[in-house]
Amino acid sequence: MSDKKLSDNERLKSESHLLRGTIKEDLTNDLTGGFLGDNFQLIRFHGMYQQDDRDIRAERTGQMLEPLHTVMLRVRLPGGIITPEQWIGIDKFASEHTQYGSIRITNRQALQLHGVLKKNIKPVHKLLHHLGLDSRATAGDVNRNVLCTSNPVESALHQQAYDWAKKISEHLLPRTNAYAEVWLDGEKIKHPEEETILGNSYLPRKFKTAVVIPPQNDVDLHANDLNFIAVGKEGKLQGFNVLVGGGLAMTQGDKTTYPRLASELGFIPLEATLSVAAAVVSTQRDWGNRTNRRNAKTKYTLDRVGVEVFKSEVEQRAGLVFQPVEPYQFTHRGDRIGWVSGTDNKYHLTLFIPSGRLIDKPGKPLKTGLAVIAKIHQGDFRLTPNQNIIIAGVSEEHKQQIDTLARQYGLIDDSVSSQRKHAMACVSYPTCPLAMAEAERVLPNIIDRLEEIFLRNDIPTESVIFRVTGCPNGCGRAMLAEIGLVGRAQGRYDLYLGGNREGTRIPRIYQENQKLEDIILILDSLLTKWAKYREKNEAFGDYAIRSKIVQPVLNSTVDFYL
Ligand code: SRM
Ligand code: SF4
Repeated sequence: MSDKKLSDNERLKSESHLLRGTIKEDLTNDLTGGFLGDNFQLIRFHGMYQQDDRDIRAERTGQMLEPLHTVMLRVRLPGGIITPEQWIGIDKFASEHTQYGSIRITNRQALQLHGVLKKNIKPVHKLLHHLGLDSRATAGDVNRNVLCTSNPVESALHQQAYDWAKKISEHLLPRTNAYAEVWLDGEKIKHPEEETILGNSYLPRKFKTAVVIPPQNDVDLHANDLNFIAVGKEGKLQGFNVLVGGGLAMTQGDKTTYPRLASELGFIPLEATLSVAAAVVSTQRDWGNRTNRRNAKTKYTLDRVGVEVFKSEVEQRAGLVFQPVEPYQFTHRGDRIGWVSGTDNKYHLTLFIPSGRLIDKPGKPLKTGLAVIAKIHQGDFRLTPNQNIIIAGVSEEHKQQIDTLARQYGLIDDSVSSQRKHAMACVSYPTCPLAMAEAERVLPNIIDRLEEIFLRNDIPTESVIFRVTGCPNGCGRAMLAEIGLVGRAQGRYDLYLGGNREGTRIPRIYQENQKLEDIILILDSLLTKWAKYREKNEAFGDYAIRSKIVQPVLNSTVDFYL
């Protein structure tokens, strides 16, 4: 073990009395709207981030006021499944008690409520509890919301895979009673609470898990520390191929940080799923870097010790030997917008929600529309890792009614281009404190421009996996895009090219720190060439590699910065 000083986050976790800190005391402190000292970080383990609106920060400083502190709260929804009753409860809270009146679907199938004032925090946790939900472990150094392929067409396999996503999520949750004690006025537990999997100092860094059903890679498995790729036979789940060590973040100017694809460990039968999940998590718990948070994720642990060493430790801890990987193949990532019929004789409607933002705008009351549908819908809702929502399990007799309502409220818009559907942006301004450039708010304008370019080249129905992320943390998963923009400063981005459609190749930097307008000009020229010279069905990312616009990233651990 390194003799370097542990990071301050390690001190605060270990001194937190299993995540309690003095959050309770802070809650009753009316002198500030925020959380003080360690509590600022500790509330993350309870699914909240302290924020303020950056659009009005300077104005408030000018008025000698403290920033308008609020929290963003992230609801835990393994596999993104939520019932209409739960939706209605959350929708009402968002309308009545948040600064923005919006609900944001995240690209990890969770919901975010931005702008919750201190006085409304306990009520929202109580509401979630009443609805059978919580925000536990949706942030902080723990296993986050567990993803699951959301496409419900293959319902038989999907239901089994979803059940596992839920079981994994529950199995890896913190065992502390702090959440219930602080937010739900729960009983103080007398017996010792044991964090048998996470440990009393929790994990070195955030940890992400996904369950994925090929050929769909909608979860973007390579963004995750731990992946379970479903292996099925005649509609029955047999087990999983396990991949570890994916992750996309990097830090500006620090070449010891880089995006990395997940590495294959092998196949496991179903019954080994939870023990393997716990073994991977506990290995990362014990071996992960606790001195430097920039190098603390599983991807760096793997590169430090080697995949084979990590694998045999997991085998030992889980008491099994990985079998050879079963063949699998991914063909796409996007959601199929519109109606599909499932193997269960039900219908499923995927709605395209721009950047997952449900808010009422003139002529487009999307949030109200979904609440109206929730009142009559008898199936469930499924949030997708592309920030969209599926109205799932609709019977033949309700199909027309739901279709009519969705159109009436602007939730179905047949004019949305394929390119718009294949674009993603992170939240960024005004709520994200780490944002360096706009993302969600600038995406619609960039897509307008790309649509013009496609139209001019006579390819209006084509699309490229295009993603914008407001800083190198990479929440918008630009590091798995065919064209990725990474924010450097207001109006300036790094341009990455050469990822593939399936999400199995990291793009390479093409131009650094460019003005958005110049990036559009560069893309105009490149997309025009692609339209002219591509081979049949050749995706833009593949064309960019073949025509040597960029060299492919083959092993990012060694060649990302070449
Ligand atoms: Fe993220 C931090 C939003 C997916 C990598 N992310 C943040 C914070 C909480 C900013 C902060 O720490 O104060 C952002 C809140 C903005 C806001 O106002 O809402 C934020 N991240 C998001 C979301 C909402 C983006 C979206 O548009 O959907 C996604 C929430 C997912 C969820 O439900 O849990 C989100 N974040 C991601 C992803 C993509 C993924 O996981 O598939 C990544 C890259 C994958 C990865 O982890 O490598 C990602 N977010 C980060 C990082 C960099 C982590 C690292 O390894 O260094 C940070 C900063 C940090 O942790 O220090 C971060
Ligand atoms: Fe914020 Fe950066 Fe994540 Fe965008 S990528 S949400 S700007 S932390």
